[in-house]
Amino acid sequence: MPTETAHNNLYAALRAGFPADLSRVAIETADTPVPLRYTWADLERGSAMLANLLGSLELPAGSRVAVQVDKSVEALMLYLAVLRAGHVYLPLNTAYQEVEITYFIGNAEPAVVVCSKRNFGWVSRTAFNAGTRHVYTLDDDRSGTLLDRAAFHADTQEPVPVAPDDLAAILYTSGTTGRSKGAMLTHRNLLSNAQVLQEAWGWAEVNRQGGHHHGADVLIHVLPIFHVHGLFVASHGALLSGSKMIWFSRFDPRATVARLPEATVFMGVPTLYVRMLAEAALTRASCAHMRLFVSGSAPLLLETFQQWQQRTGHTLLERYGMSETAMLTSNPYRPESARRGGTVGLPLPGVGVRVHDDKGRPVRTGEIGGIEVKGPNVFKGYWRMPEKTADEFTNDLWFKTGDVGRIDADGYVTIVGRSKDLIISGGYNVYPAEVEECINDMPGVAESAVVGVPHPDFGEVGVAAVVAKPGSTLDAEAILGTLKTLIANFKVPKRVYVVADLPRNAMGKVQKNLLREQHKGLFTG
Ligand code: MCA
Ligand code: AMP
Repeated sequence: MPTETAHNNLYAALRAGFPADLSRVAIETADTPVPLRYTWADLERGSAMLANLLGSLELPAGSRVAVQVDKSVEALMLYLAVLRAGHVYLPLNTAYQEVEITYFIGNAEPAVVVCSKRNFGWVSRTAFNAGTRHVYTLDDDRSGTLLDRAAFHADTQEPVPVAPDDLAAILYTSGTTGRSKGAMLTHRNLLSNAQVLQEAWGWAEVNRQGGHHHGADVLIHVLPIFHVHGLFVASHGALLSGSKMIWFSRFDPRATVARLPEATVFMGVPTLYVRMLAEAALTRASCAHMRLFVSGSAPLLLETFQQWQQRTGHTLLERYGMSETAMLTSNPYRPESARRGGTVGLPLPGVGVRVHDDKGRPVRTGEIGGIEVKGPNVFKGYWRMPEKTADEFTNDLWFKTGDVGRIDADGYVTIVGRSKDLIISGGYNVYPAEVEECINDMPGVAESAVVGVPHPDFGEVGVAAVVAKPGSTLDAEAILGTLKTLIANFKVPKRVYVVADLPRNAMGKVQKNLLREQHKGLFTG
């Protein structure tokens, strides 16, 4: 298994996992007009050219490189290039709109911004206003100024030495109050987690044996590469074990099922499993070559877990993580029968998981409380927010996840809810406070409340109740229309109700539980 190299750069460690024969195919695209095959040498050379382009800009160490582009292999190379150059990768969801991007760029002050051609006008204006000197474009058809410039650079590059605690990436996550916070992840955070998962999920084992299926693993990669699940958990797993990826730019259940016979590993959020179950071609036979299906980022319904088992003969392996911590717990890889539906499994090696009550005292085994964690995977803090960072850690420096759960006598962790006011929709996080703030700023609105309700496809979706100011009339459709121009589409509530007032308790606090109760059958009948 690759270990930390002398100069600690995460790319150098990933590179050490590439196969000896670099002419083998590392990534094959599945939904480009023609399939494109990238060898391991292509990844190494392409990311070297991009790293040399970044190097030529003579940026201070630790400069942020903010990237909002459609998924492509070149976008993955750009991530690797930022690591190689010793800078900090800042991926941004392609659904984010101008107001959201303006905040991230203003807050992170990136030295370089890379965007799609279609957004270059407003992105460059925003970036130059924030002091960014370099804005490049990159589209998913290998066009744009980034690759044009990189073409002039050498295709070898020595990864820049870093300290283990130097930043590798910043991932923005919203908060219950106020603006989004940038979670600072270090080279050590990401490498330690990637190495632990190599062992825990059998990547290393398959690789060591030369593979029990004619070669090493083959991962079907369908997730976006701007969040932890697709960018780190899936990509690092394949890169560090030298395994080939079948690369989809977006998830298509039918096309994914069609490629299962060539693959061994798949990772998805629960919505992806629900959508694949709706495909008749998903059978025991189509999954016969697979060794592992991983689910995470949102609660997996026991019903989905069981249906998957019945239909495919495979037991989904559910795991739990966060942007701030990468992966925390996982159901066992072996034996498969030890994977328990409804639980997120056992703490990963090296990760501490404990449950405390709201007074900071440990609860008894099996009792419910706040989940707190510790380990080499836990982030360095929120970017330029020392007070917020301190708030999220206990006095003895455990990170408070905001998830509520219990640990059984045999160590299995179950998540039962969240103390943070958060909706997880199709694996994306939506903070009601952010959506409410947008609605409350609209003319004629007195106040609003956004709650999550069950949804058969996305697991949970937002619903808004909005109260008009005296003398004003509101139109639910108009509110939805305005919201769509302000925030990412997945944050827009699926339904808006104009109501006379919001339910409140004796203290005057909005009772979101009553709203949730009232609308719980809206999409599930
Ligand atoms: C799309 N829509 C959504 C969502 N996605 N609505 C609610 N929640 C969503 N997640 C809406 C759009 O607003 C749009 O509506 C309509 O669906 C079609 O949009 P489109 O983009 O075409 O949808 P899609 O391609 O079918 O996308 C669904 C998806 C996607 C494939 C499930 O949401 C997805 O890739 N989710 C995975 C997210 C993920 O990777 N999470 C990991 C985070 P309209 O037309 O009305 O606007 S990492 C993490 O959480 C931690 C660390 C962890 O543990 O992993
Ligand atoms: P994010 O900050 O976007 O990375 O989202 C992290 C949150 O996703 C966690 O705090 C959990 O609430 C949730 N989450 C991740 N994995 C699971 C899971 N397997 N089951 C339930 N919730 C999960």
